[in-house]
Amino acid sequence: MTRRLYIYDHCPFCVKARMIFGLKRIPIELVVLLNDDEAGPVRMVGKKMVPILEEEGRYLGESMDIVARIEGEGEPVLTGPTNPAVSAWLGKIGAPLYRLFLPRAAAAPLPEFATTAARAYFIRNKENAAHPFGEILKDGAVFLEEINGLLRELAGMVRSAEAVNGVLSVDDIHLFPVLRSLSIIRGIVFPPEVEAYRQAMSVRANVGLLDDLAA
Ligand SMILES: N[C@@H](CCC(=O)N[C@@H](CS)C(=O)NCC(=O)O)C(=O)O
Repeated sequence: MTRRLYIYDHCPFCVKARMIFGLKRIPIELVVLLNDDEAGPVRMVGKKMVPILEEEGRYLGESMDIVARIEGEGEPVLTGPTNPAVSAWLGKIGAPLYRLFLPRAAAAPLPEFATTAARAYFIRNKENAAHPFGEILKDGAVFLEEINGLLRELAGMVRSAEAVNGVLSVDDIHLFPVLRSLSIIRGIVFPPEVEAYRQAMSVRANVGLLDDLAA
């Protein structure tokens, strides 16, 4: 069966979709779209949005719909309980993460920014949606401290390096992409429990971290 997943490497929603293939050991061909390619995704799902799963010429968007589709194939793997404290924690990390992540992703040598036009498109888009990157970078230390505090809180919730609640669950699908995004920010301190989880989940889900790009 021809099966492709269209992604951007920086995209945390794409990481969710990538994870389910890795966790279930199902091979998938990854195709990184240029960030300014509007026509491709619009042709596939009617809007400029990734991830997109292509199966035999049919297209499915929305990360969690892709996760559900692949999880429904053969033996399920996301069988563990969820923890409301993990969801609450994810609600708090979003804003400071987004601020520090965007300007670093925009400057990184990622394949979706392989052309100058694609990188400029991203910067224009995100600065319009958030704040000028120059402004964000000025208050960086405050947000870094906030994130490091939240990571210390998370450490107490990590039950095992193999799965945040001990057994794989949807919480892992939501949590790992956040930790991967954080790995592009220099100065982030992952407490030992969180670091062990981040490393183990990267291997288990077959999604590399961004540590080499940290700035
Ligand atoms: N609800 C969607 C959200 C996906 C999403 O926001 N994708 C971003 C990339 S992280 C996107 O494609 N945005 C359009 C753009 O970057 O131009 C999902 O879960 O798949």
